[in-house]
Order: sequence, then C-alpha cells, then structure tokens
Amino acid sequence: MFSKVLVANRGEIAIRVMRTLEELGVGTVAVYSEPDRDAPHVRRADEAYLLGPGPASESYLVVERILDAAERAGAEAIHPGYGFLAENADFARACAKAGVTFVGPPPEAIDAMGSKTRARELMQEAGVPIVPGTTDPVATVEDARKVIEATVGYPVAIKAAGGGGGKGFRVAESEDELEKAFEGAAREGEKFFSDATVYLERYLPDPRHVEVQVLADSHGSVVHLFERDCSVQRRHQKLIEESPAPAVDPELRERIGAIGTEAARAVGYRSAGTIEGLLQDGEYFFLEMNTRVQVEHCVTEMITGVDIVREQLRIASGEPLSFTQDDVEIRGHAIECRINAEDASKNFAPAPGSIASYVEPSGPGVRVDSGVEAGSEISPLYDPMVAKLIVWDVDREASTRRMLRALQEFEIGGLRTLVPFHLALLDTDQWRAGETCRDLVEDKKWLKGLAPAKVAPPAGEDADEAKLEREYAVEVSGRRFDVKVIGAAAGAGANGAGPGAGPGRQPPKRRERARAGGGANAEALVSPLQGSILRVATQKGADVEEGALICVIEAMKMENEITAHRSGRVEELSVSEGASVSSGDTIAVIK
Ligand code: MV4
Repeated sequence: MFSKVLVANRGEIAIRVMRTLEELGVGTVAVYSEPDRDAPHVRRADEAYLLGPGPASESYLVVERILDAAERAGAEAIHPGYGFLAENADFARACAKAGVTFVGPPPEAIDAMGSKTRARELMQEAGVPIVPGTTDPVATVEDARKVIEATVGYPVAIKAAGGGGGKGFRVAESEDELEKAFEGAAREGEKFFSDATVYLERYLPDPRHVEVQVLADSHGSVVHLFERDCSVQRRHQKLIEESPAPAVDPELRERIGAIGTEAARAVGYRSAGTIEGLLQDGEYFFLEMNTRVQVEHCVTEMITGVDIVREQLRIASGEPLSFTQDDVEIRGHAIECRINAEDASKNFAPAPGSIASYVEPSGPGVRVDSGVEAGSEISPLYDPMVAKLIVWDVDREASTRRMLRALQEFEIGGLRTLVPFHLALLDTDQWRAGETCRDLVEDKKWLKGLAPAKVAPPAGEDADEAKLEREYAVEVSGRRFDVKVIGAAAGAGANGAGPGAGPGRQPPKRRERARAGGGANAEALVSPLQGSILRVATQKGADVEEGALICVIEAMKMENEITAHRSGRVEELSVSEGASVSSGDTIAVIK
C-alpha cells in the first residue's frame, strides 16, 4: 500500500477518500483553490497545497499544479474522486509520466469509454446488449433520416458521441422533430465536449436507469457488486439512488451482473467502474460506462459491506481484490438522497448561499457524506450538492421509513435544499410501489406545494416590525412543552429575558435572499444566480401564471429555467438574450 496519497478533489468526495486513507494508515494530501482555503477537506488532510489563484471550478483542473503538489508532498498516488480530472485520460497519462500512480483505470479504457460510439461498438463485439441504433456517428440530418427509416424508427434518441450523463441528448418523436433534435444534440456536444458528432438509439419510452458496480484488479479478477437503481432524476441529474433495484429479481440480477463484468473485461478495465444501462420490460441494454467512483457508490457499500475506495487503492497499489464474487452478498436495502442547494418548488432553481446552521442526522443505519459545515458557502459556481444522506435497513420499506426519519433530523439553515422534496417524494404511493416517479419530478403543481413555510421577515422590514416571534421549549413540573412567544421586538425583556435573547433552542430562521432594490419587494423576480441569458420566454405586458417560464439562464454550462414567482402582469422585463446577470439582479417585475 502507498504511504501518502494526494486527493485531487474537494468537498464530500475528498473527505470520503481521506477517511479510507486514514483507516489504511496512509498519509493524506489535499489541494485547494483560494476560495477553499479554509474548507473542511483542507483542514482534514495531513498537508495541503494551494493550487493557485482562480475559482475552484478551474483550479482543480490544472494538471501541472496538481502534479507539482504531489511532487512537493512526496505523494505516491493521486485519487481524482469524481468530476474534475477523474475521467481525463491525458491526466492519467501525465501522472504515469511523472511517476505517480493514478488511482483509476488505464488511460486506454478511459478513452475507449469516453467515446460513446466506440464504447457501443466494443460492447457489441463483446456480446453485451446495447440499445438498438448506430455504432457509427451519423454525419448529417439526411443520413439520420435514412437510418431511422431503414432500421431505428421513431421515437428516436439523438445523442452526442462525446456525451454522457444526458448531456447532448435529444428526442425526436417524429420526422418533423428530427432536424431540431439533431442540431440540438450536435450543438450541445460541441459546447461540452468539443465534438459535434452524434449517434442514434431507439428511444425507450419508460425505462429504468439501472447500473452495475464493477471492480477489476491487475491480477485478472473482475467482480460486480450488484446493481443500483437511479431512475429518480431531473434534467439528467440523479436525485435518489437505491440498491438493490426494486425491478430486478435474482435471475435478472445475475444476468446484468455478468453483463457488467463482461463489459469491464472487454475494455481491459482495472479499478472501480460503473456500467450504466436501461431496463425496459425485463430487457437490459448497455448505455455507457463511467470510469470513476460515482456519487452513489455509497448505497452499494451499505448493502455489501465493501469499501469501494479501499478496493480502488488496493488495486492501484498492485494488490489483488480482498474478496471473490462468491464472497459478496446483498444484505438489506440502502437509499441515498442527494441534498442539493436547490428549490424544488421553483423548478429546482439553484439556491446558493451561506449555511447558517447545520446539524446532520445520525442514529442506526444512517450515513452522511458531506464536505460542509455551518458557515460554509454554497457558491453558484460549484456543484450544488451540500451532502448525501444514505440509510440502510432490512428492506426497502424499512429503509424508506428510516430515510424519512433522518431527513426530519437534518437541519440546514440559511438556504433552501431538496430536503422538503425528498420528504414529500418518499411519502408517495409511486415511490412505495417502486415506480420511477418521472411524472412527479416534472409536475409543476406538485413541486409548487413543496414550498417551505414562509418565514416572518426580520424586524424592521415590515408594518409588523414591532412584533417578534420566538419559539421556546419549557419544562413545567418535568413535562416538556413547546411554546411560542409573540412580543414586541424592542424594549421587551430587559436583562435578556425576552424574545431574541432568551434561553432555549431557537429554530434557525431561513434568511430570504437579498432582494434587488433594497427592502423586500414581493413583485420583483430576482436572479438566484450569475450567468448569461440564453432565452427570454415572455415579454413586457404579458400576463403570466405563477410557475410560467420567464427566461433561461446559462451558468457553468447548465441551463437554469427561471419561472414566475407569482401570477400577474410582467410590468418590467430587465433581461435580454445574451445579456449577463448577477445573483440578486431583478429579472422582471410581476404585478
Ligand atoms: C435514454 C432514454 C430512453 N431511450 N436513451 C440517458 C442519460 C441518463 N441520465 C438518462 N438517459 C436516458 N437515455 C434511450 N435510448 C431515457 C433516458 C432517461 C431516463 C432513463 C431512466 C430513468 C430516468 C430517465 C430520465 C430521463 C432520461
């Protein structure tokens, strides 16, 4: 085993990797961007190196800086986590050249799986079932029309060859929609991956996203750790993951496990990887392979007891896997909820801000992987994931109840998170029945109802400014009561006995984000993030319903739909296509 490893990442995954390194007695090296100077992953590591100026989103991508830090620290290996450099074959090669072990697959496997058309071709040759469609890129709309007519048929999925995770993915229901979908997929492929080539797949109407975790060592051993179901997604962002998958029986489990290990063998894989696929009517199709440790790896760890990061490190240091396929079995059921700083009631609008208070759930069967604490800033420039809440229990039903309990315990003050969304979703008949909940996550009316209770504005902003509400717990003859005290803000309770200064646990106040133009202006629709206006969907003078699309803001290459916060007339519209907006800017005034 190595004696010192550099973790080239930030946030929860950096801490996740360091936890295992600590257990193995391996020294930890962190790297950080300027805004992360005081971040938990930096304080946790044995030593830490600044990557240089600039935002986190860029600093963690500078290969020379990271290799330089590894050399200064004397680190023998680099764990990339997920995102950033995890699936960058050139980075893996640069590590080898610098004499540092990359904790991940061979660069050739990263390259092969990075090209979705090459991956499809490889899998087809290996006898792995792929979604019917093309394995060669389709050059023009005309070519696509011919292929669809001859073989694939409608509806058709058009996907960017450099894509993955739903980026550069369009659907055409009929020939009328083909051109627009083709160009959309090509444009997005060009934007995200500098590759405009696309391929075609038959569009499956109602599949489940089922993926298989694999591990391969350098001694020829390839095993799978069963499957995960990640069907609850929104704009291709996974929101809830679970294992085992509710729609997979033992026979199918064995079949897709074998598909996973065959796929890994076919690319000469080494390290931890995931075969993503679609399950439709009992048929399983390969979609793509992720050549990294994934966000949702934790549910697999919970049901198998295998530390996937530990195995990655063993494999990278040349050791064999610590177990065989026959040694692993599924025990119980695990669920993961991604706790993002997003407001589900506003169409999953980003809700960045500062975490005012933070108390994680705990108790039996609960695991929280996070990289934040009270005082942490969730920047609109980074990943909005605040934490992952993972629970384990004997079966899906018990696990769901445990998750609901743990979500209730989670206290994150100061910003909106997906906690209310998860609480509501896990309490639906659809979830209980093991459905994909696709209609629910798109249901604007249902989402709207998730709005957390409005919080009284801070004193001094309203006509009611003299009144202040505080909640206390009191004990009367040993019995506990919750009481609410409503009193005058000023003067009341001299000696600190009144509202605002008294003892007892006060629920954290959710701070409303600053409104443009000073005081609270209920009519102003304010931008929750910084970015550029991709599209304006309304006009001045238009009458809009609450929840109607107003504009689309592009930030960090993500498209964010901004919807009307109330019904009324658009009296002012302060944005235009191509213009940039800052967080807090007024987008429109709706009266
Ligand atoms: C598909 C599909 C239907 N047909 N491909 C690709 C990336 C992943 N995030 C979802 N992807 C899909 N690819 C074909 N040929 C439907 C989806 C899909 C999906 C699949 C399972 C569960 C939820 C989903 C939500 C959106 C899209």
